[in-house]
Amino acid sequence: MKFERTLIEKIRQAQRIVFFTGAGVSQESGIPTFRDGPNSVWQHFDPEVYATVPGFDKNPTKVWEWYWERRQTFKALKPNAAHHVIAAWQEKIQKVTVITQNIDGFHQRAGSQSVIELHGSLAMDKCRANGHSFKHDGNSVFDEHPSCAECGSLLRPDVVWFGEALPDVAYYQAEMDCSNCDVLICIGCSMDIYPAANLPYTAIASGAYLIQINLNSTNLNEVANCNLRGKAGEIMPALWQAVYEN
Ligand code: BV8
Repeated sequence: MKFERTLIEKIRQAQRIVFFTGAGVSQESGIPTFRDGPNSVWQHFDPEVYATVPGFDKNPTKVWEWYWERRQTFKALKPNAAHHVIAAWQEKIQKVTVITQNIDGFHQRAGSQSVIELHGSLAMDKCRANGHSFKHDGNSVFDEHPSCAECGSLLRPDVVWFGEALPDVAYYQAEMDCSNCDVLICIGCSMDIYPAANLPYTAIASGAYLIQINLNSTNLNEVANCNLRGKAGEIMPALWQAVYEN
């Protein structure tokens, strides 16, 4: 795989790199993406029913069953080459931040230290009443209504559903990192979900060099400095080799 000289020099000279990732970075681990491809999540699960507060309040068991199944799936699968290369990059560059829309925890499992989870994490539950978060107890059998140890109310997955604000500290930190990076590498993002999709534009506006890695084109194509079309699990190891081993 050939890469433009400018691209390689920009990464070699970078002091601060942001990896901005979406479902596409986990696709080669076997985790389905949300909107593209025959097995996309929202083709089989109505986001109104499974990824909104009213949907949860109407049928918490149905939502819990879906998230419980996803937890089992994530446990059985593992990070792919793209996650591992991103983790390895923190040894080479002074400041590396991973900003992800994913809730699978695969960046952390691959060894990334500085990870901002914009849409929460499936490793955590949250009390529907008092909003306190708890590490998920990893129940091996589906527990219909996990309840809050503090007040006995219903627990819900500690993820961001449609119509819910992103965690303000996480989003603020993500904006800061995107405003102060030399290179932003956007991997496997449809760029359809806001406000997360604003972040690569924040980086461009701050003068960062923007690289997009995606199987398909997105809105970012016309503003990215470099569009690498293909699979993240193949491009990322090749990019690493071009930057450090040639
Ligand atoms: C909010 C839950 C307001 C966790 C998810 C403008 C501004 C602000 C909000 C809006 C706005 N316009 C519309 C909105 C509302 C809405 C929204 O964005 N709607 C869309 C449909 C237009 N946004 C919200 O509701 C957000 N909240 O705005 O609240 C507010 C403010 C204050 C106070 C109260 C309220 C919340 C959005 C978060 C929703 N939660 N998930 C979970 O269960 O997972 S969304 C879901 O989409 C996931 O988090 C996912 O990560 C995210 C983004 O999708 P992608 O990651 O990009 O995945 P997708 O499948 O779409 O694409 C995959 C890509 O990878 C593709 O491009 C494909 O080509 C590529 N690919 C595939 N395989 C590979 C690959 N690339 C490389 N290699 C491969 N192998």
